Amino acid sequence: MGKLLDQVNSPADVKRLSVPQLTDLAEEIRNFILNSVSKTGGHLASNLGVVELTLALHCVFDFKTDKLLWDVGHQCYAHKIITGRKDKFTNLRHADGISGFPNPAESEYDLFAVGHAGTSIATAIGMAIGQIHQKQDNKIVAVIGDASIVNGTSFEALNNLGLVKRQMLIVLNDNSMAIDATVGAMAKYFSKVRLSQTYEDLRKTTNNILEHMPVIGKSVEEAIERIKRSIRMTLPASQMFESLRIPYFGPVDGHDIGSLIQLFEALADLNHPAILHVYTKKGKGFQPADQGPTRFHSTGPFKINGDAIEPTSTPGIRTFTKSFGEHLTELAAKDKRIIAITSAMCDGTGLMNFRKKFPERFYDVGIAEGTAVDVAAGMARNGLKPYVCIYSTFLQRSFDQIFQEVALQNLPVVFCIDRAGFVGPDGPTHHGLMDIGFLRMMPNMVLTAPANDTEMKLAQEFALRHEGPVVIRYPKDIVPPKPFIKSSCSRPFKLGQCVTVKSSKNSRLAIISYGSILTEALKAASLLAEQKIPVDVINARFAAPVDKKIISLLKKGKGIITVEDHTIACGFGSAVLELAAANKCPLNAIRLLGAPRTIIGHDCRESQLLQVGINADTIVKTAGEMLAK
Ligand SMILES: Cc1ncc(C[n+]2csc(CCOP(=O)(O)OP(=O)(O)O)c2C)c(N)n1
Repeated sequence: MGKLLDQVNSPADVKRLSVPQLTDLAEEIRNFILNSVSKTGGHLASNLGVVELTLALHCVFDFKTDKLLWDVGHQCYAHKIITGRKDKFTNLRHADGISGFPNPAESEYDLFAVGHAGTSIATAIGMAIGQIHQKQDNKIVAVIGDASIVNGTSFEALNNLGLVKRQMLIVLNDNSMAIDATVGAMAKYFSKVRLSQTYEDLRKTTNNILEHMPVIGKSVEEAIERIKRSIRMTLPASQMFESLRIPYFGPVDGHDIGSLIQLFEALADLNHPAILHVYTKKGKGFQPADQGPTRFHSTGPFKINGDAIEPTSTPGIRTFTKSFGEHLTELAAKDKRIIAITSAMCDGTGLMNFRKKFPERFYDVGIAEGTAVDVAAGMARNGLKPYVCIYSTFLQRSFDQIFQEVALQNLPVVFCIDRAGFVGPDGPTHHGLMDIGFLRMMPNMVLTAPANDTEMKLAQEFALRHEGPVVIRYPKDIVPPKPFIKSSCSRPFKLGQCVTVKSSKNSRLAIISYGSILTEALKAASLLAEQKIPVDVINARFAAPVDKKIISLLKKGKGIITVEDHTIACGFGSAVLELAAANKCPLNAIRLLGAPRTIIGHDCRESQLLQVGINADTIVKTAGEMLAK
């Protein structure tokens, strides 16, 4: 830790420092973040970029009472460090450690447990209205990135900014990046403005704003007019916001801490909402992150070697994401109708090679999951075969589009749901524990889950053949090794048909698994075999429709245990239970294993699965209990 950072334990300690000291502190914090994240993993590039911004905000506002809302929240590390949590960074995102996102359970300085883009402006509006009703006058600040402010929810909020008749500052943190380069018309506009600005221009803008603020006795519009007249930009960044009648200031340098403090002081006194546009550098101060912000958006642990990182010696592990991307690229080579769509997650969803190989068949719509689904619906209506690749947690955003434009029309859109199930260190905002529930209730929707690499290919091929919507869900995990890939898994997927993976003579129980958790079912079967308890293992493959063969086991007097990496409520097991009830099967012979409807905190994925009992030992225990009856 650095000399200054050693003495900083609260925002009050930051407020005491001079601007040169704050500049030094910013460097110390950046080093601290870099060293911590290199050991624990976490979001790096965005955090390195907002250190000065965070310090300046804390110098001017008092966020014990003033309200600070981070959009997405992945850039809150400096905020956590100076609000008394720096000692907890050794356990960042680990069990018993702090979250990588804001979390009100951790600190009074965090207002919402966030993780999804585009929520900060609307919640800030709500808090501002709350303040008015409660006759309070605390300041409100929302910090949002240039990729998140063009999200639909952000625009809906901007459209409603007129509801706020008091101070509310939106800090637009523009680093011209999402995880990957930003996409779309707004991004192009922002980047044109950025290119038209020299460092000198930014400085002039700052001076002009400061010169014309505060606006005692004058309207903010007048002040903005005077600022604009004295800057004379060739390409005004303000155009877009001004057309919405939102007072806009900037762009200014987001690393000039002294100026930022003065700007925040001036803008804090406005009596209505305003936007301050700041330019920052994603990955600032660490060459590899500066040069490769996508790689360092979110990272696992790595070794720093001076200004570089040491190459990892671990051989490339094969994840479901990788398996998905490779198989889709192979399939696309055989069928020209295949299109891949992502919403700002090309790398995360394993589509980098697809993009390289088929650039004309790859579409990134930015952080716009609902739009991704409707674009896919349009493509499918026009004879294409879109594979929409979105993490389970973010797909929640497009529930209505999936129903209205896809399920209702029975269009052949393929939903490729990565990060389905527990996601480990990102924690509760990012778990993918609800997709089976919200998708299987829709008409026409076919739900599949490959158990391994072989089945990933087969599921994609099935989806290509099928003439309606298909869901393929898979976890943030490595694919199971060969011994867990049984011969029955190489049979082509047939609509609503399960495969028996292990059948045991005289078995009184069957373990029915959905998706990659088959590995645990097979481990459990081996453990039970050691205890001379024969069981069958069935790989369900489909959660909608569920194979009637599964419930026919009940009629034969067998008990069944369902297991899935999803909440029990509305999940695969519930689908089995519904089918069994409708067919008058004995329901007390069914046990469901899955996640409870509680919040499971950040931790490694294995521990999360263990914690809720989605593992071989719990299956064995459950089997023992059922057979003892
Ligand atoms: C609804 C939603 N979709 C996707 C994501 C994944 N995601 C996390 S951060 C990020 C990029 C955000 O870019 P920006 O707002 O510009 O912030 P920066 O990382 O550049 O600071 C994305 C796409 C998300 N958090 N929420």
